[in-house]
Amino acid sequence: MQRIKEGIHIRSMKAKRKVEEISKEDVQAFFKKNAFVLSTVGAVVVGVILGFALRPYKMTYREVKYFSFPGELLMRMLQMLVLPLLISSLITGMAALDSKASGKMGMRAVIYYMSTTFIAVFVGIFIVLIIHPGRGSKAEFGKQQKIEQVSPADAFLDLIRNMFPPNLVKACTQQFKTKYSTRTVTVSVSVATTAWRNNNGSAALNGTWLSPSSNWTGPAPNVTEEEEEQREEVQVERTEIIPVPGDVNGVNALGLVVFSMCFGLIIGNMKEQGQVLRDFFDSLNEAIMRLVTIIMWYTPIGILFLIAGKIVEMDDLTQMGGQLGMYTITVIVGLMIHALVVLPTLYFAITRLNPFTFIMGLLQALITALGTSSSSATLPVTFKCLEENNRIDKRVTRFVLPVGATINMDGTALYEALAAIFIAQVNDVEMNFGQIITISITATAASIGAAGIPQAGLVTMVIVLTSVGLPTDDITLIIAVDWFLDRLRTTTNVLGDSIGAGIVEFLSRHELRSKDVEMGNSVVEERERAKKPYNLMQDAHTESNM
Ligand code: 7O9
Repeated sequence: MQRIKEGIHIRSMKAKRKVEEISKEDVQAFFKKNAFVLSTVGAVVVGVILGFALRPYKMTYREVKYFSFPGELLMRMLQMLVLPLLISSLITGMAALDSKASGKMGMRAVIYYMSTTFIAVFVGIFIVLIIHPGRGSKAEFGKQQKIEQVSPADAFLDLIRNMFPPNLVKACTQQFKTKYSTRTVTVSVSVATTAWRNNNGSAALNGTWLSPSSNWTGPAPNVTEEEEEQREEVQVERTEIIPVPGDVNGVNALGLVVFSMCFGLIIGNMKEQGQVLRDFFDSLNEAIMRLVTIIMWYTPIGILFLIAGKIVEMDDLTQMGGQLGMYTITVIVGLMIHALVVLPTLYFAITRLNPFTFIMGLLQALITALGTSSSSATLPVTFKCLEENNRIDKRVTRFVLPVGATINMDGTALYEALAAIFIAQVNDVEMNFGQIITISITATAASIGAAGIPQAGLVTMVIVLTSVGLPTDDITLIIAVDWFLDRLRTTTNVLGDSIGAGIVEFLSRHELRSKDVEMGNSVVEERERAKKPYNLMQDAHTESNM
């Protein structure tokens, strides 16, 4: 006891001394080091205040668009970097490791993605069942619109097709999407005029048995009582809907990811012959990352205007119905639990490091996700934060982050499952256990496949609802708050990808170290240099020499 007390005493003395030691220079150094993060946080605060201050002026649509122009520029600049960054980082990431090491790392990443997505879905379902925001009436919602129907089978095939783009240049701008057309076909049907009765005594097809092909001769299955007397061949014209190939605008991320990974793996195994390509993509990656550094100076301004513009633009909050308000709160609670409890706990359980220090290093990326509501546009900033603030090995980030941005969307999975059950609650439909399991499977699959499914946002939601027979038009009930919840989902998605990178790095540390030894100590040296305290002069010197 005495010893513990002494320990506490010594520790508190040390803490006191530390407080005394914080000088003006320390504070200055702190501000200097965190200038970016502080100005980005400041931008969010100013953006929110400015947005609400400008609301009473009732700007026209045109004025709002002009006002958010600086924000639009940020989006464009970030998106400009995504394509070369995605390709160069995946190729170099795969090439830096042999197939065994990258296979192991890939396994870990995939297990992490699957399990966190599943946990997210579980959290979403749990929260929506507890809070129960839907009260079985649609009266308070606005007018409903029709939602385009999609065939889950075609969406799934599109996903697979998009994994193998026939034209790589086109894959940078377009995705394959099945469209529908009609055609008239003449089919011959055999019509039986006598009613059949089967074992149960129920008449087959209202007393008329239609057999689409004429090669059917025997009696209907289970016929016991009456036999058919006459049949006739009739030619019928029928219009049927047929799938036709089509394209929609949007980066085919899945196709590029698949190609870049295979390509990287190949040039990684090509010994000296692959050196030119490895150097090329390495250098490309480095160049893009330097561009990211420059563009990051602009993020605070861009984010300020993105957020202010959105607040000016949004509908009146007071009009939001009680159920929709409760739904919004439910989603926020669900996402918060996943982002601030589940993921940090997982990180701590595996690495034994403080998850919140890790998250603080990511702040800039998380705010960018909040501002842009796109995890792909945030990718450049995520790279920067993880590599520079959290010191995650480049071989891990280059490989894990692009794949994560494409297939790991915890927030989206949580949201889709939660939304489906909310819609069931609004319609006063009780979901049974089987249906809840179906929702969790389809929501997980939808979040994994989203990047491969053209115009995913709505389509995946339609698929989840169709799988349990819920009315798809009810998606329009929640569209009013989607822009807002999308931002929170995106932030959760980015956090999930980043924590994944941290965990995968920790689990792969042995392979990474043995690879360091194998490659000589050049990589080790680079890592050691990175770990040194930030020295502006030294870095400026080395960089100008590079
Ligand atoms: C959210 F790898 C990249 F960076 F190049 C990349 C490019 C495009 C990765 C993904 C994509 C992509 O198309 N993603 C995508 C994501 C497509 C459709 C829907 C979604 C889901 O988006 C999230 C959501 O709505 O919940 C969220 N906005 O994380 O960006």
